[in-house]
Amino acid sequence: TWKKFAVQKFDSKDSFENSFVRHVETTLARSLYNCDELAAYQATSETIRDNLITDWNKTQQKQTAKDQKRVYYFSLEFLMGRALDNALINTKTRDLVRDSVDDLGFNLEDLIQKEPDAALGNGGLGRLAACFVDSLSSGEYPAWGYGIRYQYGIFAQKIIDGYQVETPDYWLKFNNPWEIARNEIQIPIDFYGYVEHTKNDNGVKKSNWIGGERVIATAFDFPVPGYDTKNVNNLRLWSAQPTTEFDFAKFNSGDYQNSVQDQQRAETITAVLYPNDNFDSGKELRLKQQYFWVAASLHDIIRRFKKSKRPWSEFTDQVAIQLNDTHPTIAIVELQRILVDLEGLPWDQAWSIVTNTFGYTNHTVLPEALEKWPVELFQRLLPRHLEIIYDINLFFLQTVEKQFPKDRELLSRVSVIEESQPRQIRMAYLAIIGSHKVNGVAELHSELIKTTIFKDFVKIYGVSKFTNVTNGITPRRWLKQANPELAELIESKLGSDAYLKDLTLLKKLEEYADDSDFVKKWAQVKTNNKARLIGLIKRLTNIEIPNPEALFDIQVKRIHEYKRQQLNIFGVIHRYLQIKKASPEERKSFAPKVSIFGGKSAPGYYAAKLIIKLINSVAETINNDPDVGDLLKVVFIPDYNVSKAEIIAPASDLSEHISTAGTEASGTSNMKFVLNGGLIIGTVDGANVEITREIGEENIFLFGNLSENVEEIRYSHRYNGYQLPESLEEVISAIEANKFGDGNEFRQLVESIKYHGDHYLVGDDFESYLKAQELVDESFKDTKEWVKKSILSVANSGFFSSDRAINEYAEGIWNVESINT
Ligand code: 26M
Repeated sequence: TWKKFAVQKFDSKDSFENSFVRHVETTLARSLYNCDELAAYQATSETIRDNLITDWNKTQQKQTAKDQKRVYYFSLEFLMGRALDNALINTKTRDLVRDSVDDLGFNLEDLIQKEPDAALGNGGLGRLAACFVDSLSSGEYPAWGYGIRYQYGIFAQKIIDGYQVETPDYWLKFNNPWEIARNEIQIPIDFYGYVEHTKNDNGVKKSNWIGGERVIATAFDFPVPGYDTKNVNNLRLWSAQPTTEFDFAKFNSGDYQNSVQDQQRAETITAVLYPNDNFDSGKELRLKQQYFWVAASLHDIIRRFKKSKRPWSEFTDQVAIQLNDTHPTIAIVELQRILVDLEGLPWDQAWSIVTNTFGYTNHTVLPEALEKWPVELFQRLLPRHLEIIYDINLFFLQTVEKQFPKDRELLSRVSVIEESQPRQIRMAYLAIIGSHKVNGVAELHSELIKTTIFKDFVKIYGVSKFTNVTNGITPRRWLKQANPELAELIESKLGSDAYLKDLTLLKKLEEYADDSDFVKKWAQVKTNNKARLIGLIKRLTNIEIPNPEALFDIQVKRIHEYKRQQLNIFGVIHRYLQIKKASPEERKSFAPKVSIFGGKSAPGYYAAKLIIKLINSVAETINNDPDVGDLLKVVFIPDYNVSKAEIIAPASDLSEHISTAGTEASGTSNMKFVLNGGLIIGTVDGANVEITREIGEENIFLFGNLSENVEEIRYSHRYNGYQLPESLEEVISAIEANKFGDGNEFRQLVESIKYHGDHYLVGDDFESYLKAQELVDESFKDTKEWVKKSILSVANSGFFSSDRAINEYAEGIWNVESINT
C-alpha cells in the first residue's frame, strides 16, 4: 500500500507548476496574487527540494542496504554559496524549470538571485569542502559531510570611505528550503567537570569523565545532489541548544549562577563562524565549537556502526574520517576515549582503530596558522581528553626514544606538548600521530611539509605516511553554472556534456585552437562575460568601465600579506606613474587595463585592512585623473563571496596568484580562472606549478624568486640589509607624497617593507613582476595568440577537477569505493 502513495517527483512543466502553486498556497500560505519574487524563489526551491529529498531517501536506503565503507568529511567550514541553480544543473531540470516559472510570470535568473549565499566558510579551505561534497555525490561515493550550522556566516563586507566595515551575515532570516531540521536527533555534549579514577574488580584502572555543563546537538541535513545521478548525499550540520533536563548530581563546578547562565547561552556555541583565515586565534569558544561538532558527529557515526552489530575490529572496514585541517583533531582523542573509557577496549586495540580511521589534510605551512591550545584550557574544558593526550604523547615518545635513543632534542621537538610559557598542545602533531595518512594539497606544498614543518615525523614514520592530493574544483559550479555560454560552446564541439564528469575530455578542444570561427566565438563569450562583470561593478561601486575591450586583470581572494595584494597595487601605482610621465602621444601605446580587486580581511588584521584602504585610495586618484582616461581603472569589489566569484571568474583576461613562493599551499581560484579561459600571472607557488606543467609554460606568466631561496633571502635581509629597487622606491615616494590620500596613513605598510625585513619579499620580486606584466601587455596586443593561449589552457585544465582529487582520496587514503562498483 505504501508504494501506491509514493511521492511523485515533478518531471514536466505541468507537474512542476502544480507543485509550485501548492507550495505557494500551503507551505508559504500565500495566494498566487501576492506571490512576489522571494516567494516564487521559495516555492521553486521547495519543489526542487521535494525531488531531492525523494532521491536523498532512496540514496540513504541504498547505501544502508549495501552497507559498504563510508567516508565522513569533517570540516568546520562548508562555503556552499547558493543551492538553487546548482540543484537545477545537477538534476538537469534547469530548462524545464526556467520555462515553467516563465509560464508563471517569473524570470528564473531573478529568482536565483533571491537566495542568500550559504557562506559558512572563510575562503579556500571552506570552498574546497564544498567542491568535495559535490564530487563525492557526483562520483556516487557513500559519503557524509559533517560541520556546524552557524547562524552567522562570514561577515558581509561594506566599504566605507575606503575602509572595510564588517556587518553580520544573518543568512537564516527567511525559512531555508535547503535544510531539513532533524529535531528528533538530540545528542548530549558535555564540557568541563572532572575525571573519576577507579579500579574494576580485576584491578584494572578505569577513568570516567563527569561533565559539568551540557548542551544538546541537533542535526540539520542539507541534501547534496550529484551531477547526472540520482545519488544525493548528506551534509549534516550541527546546531547547539540548551538542555531541558538537568542532572544536579553531576553539577559539581561549584559556581551555580555562572553555570546556569552558561547553559542558557548554549546557542552561542554555534552562533558565529570565526572569520580568521590562516591565523590561529586561540579562543575558548572556538575550542568549544570544535569539540561540540566532533563529539556529535562521532556519536552519530558510532550509532550507525552499532546498528550493524559488527565487532569493533570491523570499524575501519566501515568508517573513514578525513580531518579538514587540524580543526577537528580532537576527534582522535574523543574516539580513543569512547573506545577505552566507554566501550572497554584495551588501549592498543583502540589506538589501532583510531589511527586507521583518520586521515589528516594540512593546508598551510605558515607558523601563525598552526593551531595550538594552552594545556590549562584543555584541563578545564576537557579534562579527560587532556589525560588521553598525555598518554598518546607518552607512548609516542617512548617509541621515538627506542628508535632514536638519547636524542632529547628530537623528543622535545616532536612532543605534542610544547614546553613553552604557557605550555601548549600542538594540534598538527596530534593529527599526524593519530592518522594513517597525512596529505598536503599541491605537489610543492606536500614536498615542503615533508622537508620543513613535519620533517622529524618523516624520519620517525617513514615517507609513506605522507602523501599529496592536489586540490581541485567542481566543473559543475565553476564552469557550467558560472559560465553557461562557454559550457555551451565547449559542448558544441565535444558533442556531449560528458566532460562535466570527466574533465580530461576538454583535451579535445586543442583541435580548435586555430579554428577561426571557434576562436571568434570563444572571444565573444569572454566579451559577454566581461560585460556581465561591468554591470556588477556598476551596481556595487558605481564605477563605470568605459572600455570592455580593456585587459581585465583580477585578484580576488582573502586579503593577506602573504598573498601580496600590496605587490599588485604597487604595480598599479607604477603603471599610473608611467602613464603620467608619458606624453599624450606616448600614452597611446599603453594597453588599456582594468585592475580589479576583491576580498575580505580578518576583522583584527590591521595590515590587511590597510591594504584594502590603499587599494581604494589608489582607485580614487586614478579613476578621477583626466590624464589617465580609459587607460587604467582600479576597482575594489566589496563583499567578495561565492556568488560574486561566479560572475568574476568567467570575466578575467588575466588573474593574479602572486603569493611569496612557498606560502600558498595550493590556491584554488587559480584553477577557477584557468578553467574559464583566463590567463595567469603567478609565482612558482602552490598549484601554479602543476597548472604550468599541465597547460605549458608558454601559456602562463611566471615570475619571482623560488621557494628554495626564500629563507636565504630573508636571512640576508636581516643580516646584510637590503635595498629596494628604484621602481619600488618611486612608488613608495608617490604614496608618501600624498598622491593617494594621506600618505602617513600607509606608513606601517611601507615600513614593514622598507625597514622591517620585507618578510614577503615584495622588494625582491617587484622588478620581476613588472617584467612579467610587460610580457602580458605585449601578449594581449596579439588577440589571436592570446585567445589561442586561452583555449589551450582550458583544454589542459582537466586535471584540476575535484572529481580527480576525490578519486585519489578514495583510493589512496580512504579505501572506499563508489556505490556502483
Ligand atoms: C584557525 C583558528 C581559529 C580560527 C580560524 C582558523 C582558520 C580558519 C580557516 C585557519 C585556516 C583557515 O583556512 C585556511 C585556508 O583556507 N587555507 C587554504 O586552503 C586552500 C584549500 O586547500 C588552499 O588552496 C590555500 O592555499 C590555503 O591557504
